Amino acid sequence: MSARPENYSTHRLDLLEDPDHGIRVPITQVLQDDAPDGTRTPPFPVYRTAGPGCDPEVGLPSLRGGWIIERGDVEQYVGRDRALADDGRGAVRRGEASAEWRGARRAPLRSSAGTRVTQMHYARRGEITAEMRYVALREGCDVELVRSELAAGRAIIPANVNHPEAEPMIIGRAFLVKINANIGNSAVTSSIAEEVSKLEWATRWGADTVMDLSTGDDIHTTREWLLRNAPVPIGTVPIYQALEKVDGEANALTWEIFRDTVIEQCEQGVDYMTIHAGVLLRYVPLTANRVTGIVSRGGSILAGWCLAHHRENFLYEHFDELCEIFARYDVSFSLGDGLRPGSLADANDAAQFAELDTLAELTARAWEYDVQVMVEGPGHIPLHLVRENVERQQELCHGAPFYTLGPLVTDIAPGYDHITSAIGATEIARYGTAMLCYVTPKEHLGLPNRDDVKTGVITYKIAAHAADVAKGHPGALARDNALSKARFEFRWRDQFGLSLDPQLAEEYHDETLPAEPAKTAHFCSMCGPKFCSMRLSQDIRDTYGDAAAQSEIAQAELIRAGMDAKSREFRESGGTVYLPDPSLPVGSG
Ligand code: IRN
Ligand code: FE2
Repeated sequence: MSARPENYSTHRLDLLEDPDHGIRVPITQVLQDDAPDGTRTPPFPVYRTAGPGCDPEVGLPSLRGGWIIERGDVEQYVGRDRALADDGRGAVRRGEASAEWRGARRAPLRSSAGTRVTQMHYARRGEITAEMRYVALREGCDVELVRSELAAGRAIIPANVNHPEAEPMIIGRAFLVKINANIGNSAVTSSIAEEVSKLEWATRWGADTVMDLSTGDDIHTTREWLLRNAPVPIGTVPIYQALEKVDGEANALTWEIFRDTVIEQCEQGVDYMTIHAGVLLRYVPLTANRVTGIVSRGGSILAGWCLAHHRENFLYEHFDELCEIFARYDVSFSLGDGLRPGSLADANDAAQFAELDTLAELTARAWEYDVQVMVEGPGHIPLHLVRENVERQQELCHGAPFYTLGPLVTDIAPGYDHITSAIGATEIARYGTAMLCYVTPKEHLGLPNRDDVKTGVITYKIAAHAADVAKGHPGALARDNALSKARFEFRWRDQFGLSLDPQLAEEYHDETLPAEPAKTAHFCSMCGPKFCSMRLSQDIRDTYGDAAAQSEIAQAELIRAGMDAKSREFRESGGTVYLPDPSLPVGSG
């Protein structure tokens, strides 16, 4: 197994252990230098989504395999995957250039008919599973909180029995806010190897789940590679593959084709699926006068089907059958928001909220089968209307986790929609959204490349973390405090190491002060050595002592020192009030 490269020279892969239950959770330890007075600064533990790393040809080890088998409620069977391989078409579809284990892969697992193997099912029976212990250790909370939130439907652990490689994680408002990154080839663009490397890349920067939105010829094979290498839950939108099977003719879709596609994906190990079952025939006309109509890909496929046949959405009609299938593999619903607004003008309109009512009804129905559910949300929403979205969803859906796409709070910044959406995402997460679907700078413009994936993930880590802090999540603020302390003590390398993008922080620092001693210098290039406010306050501490630094005298002294510095700066720079920008040509001011 090739070790995954760490993000930074001070990062180390470590394990949190629950020795009583044999559970070990990989985390990242950020090593730190000693404080200036010689006090030891302990390593700082950071939640890790990147997994242990592996050779993509071999895949990840089966972390959960033993737990699943020991529960004694699943059986192997000759699945659709095998059937495909046997009749020869499978070999083509699976495009096997990969290692033998893929060919020799165990047959898929499922429960026997009528038996439920969902985490919600166990939680409701009062059973604590290894998956629950794993997430409790990961989140630093009591396992009973995990169990009770799962039982109430307020949280989910997406964990298909056929994806034993994934490290259990929890999505719910009582836990850390999670982020999802979308990847997936479309048409002619990217190869399978590129998709696997995007997965590795997204989880390295902190994606908690990844959705494979692939379309085109190699969907099945691409997904197989992703699943066998994914330390995080994988989500899909099965209607995309079903549409491929009918050569893109939405009208030719049938329940049977869709169902078989879902089963194929259940057998492969997809952990959650977007199901646009709330796009009802009678809601479609409500979108007629919208500025941007229906912008959801899945939503538009189903709306088109409903209109063409003048029949009710087959996903709604067959929803109970879907529940029965999902219960046998523990696949979670991500109830799709096919009628989400695609512009500020359409936000919080009748179509959007009508669909939400139906998603609430379907949530309750899935819970009757002990199937785990999250509910998808918008989209494009002006900032002042964001809060209403999550409050309404939480009330109608009895606290089922909300999973939103942004929302973007303005439409005027293509190229910067990771930012327009992170503003909305922060707001909506603050009021209880459990998972945020990232948006990259390429939104509305093109397919994200590696840089865009990284930018999207880090932007969304900011939104999620800001919300965790605002919600008062125990422990969230600790990282801010550790970084601030490092900054105040001029431990530059620790400041980089604790940041979301250590390389970038170091690069920016080094642009002006590349020399090695600058990594311990008590100033940065922004104010220079003389005017550094942090240095000035350090000096006060040195003069008056630590406790005294808090006193009024010291505060006054600090202010006076700052004033003196500023006045010196003013005099030395010529004493004029309007400083010409030296970088601008004369006359441009
Ligand atoms: C998340 C919340 N609302 C929508 N999403 C995501 O949008 C969904 O999970 C999927 O990854 C993506 C595309 O969905 P549509 O356009 O097919 O609805
Ligand atoms: Fe959009």
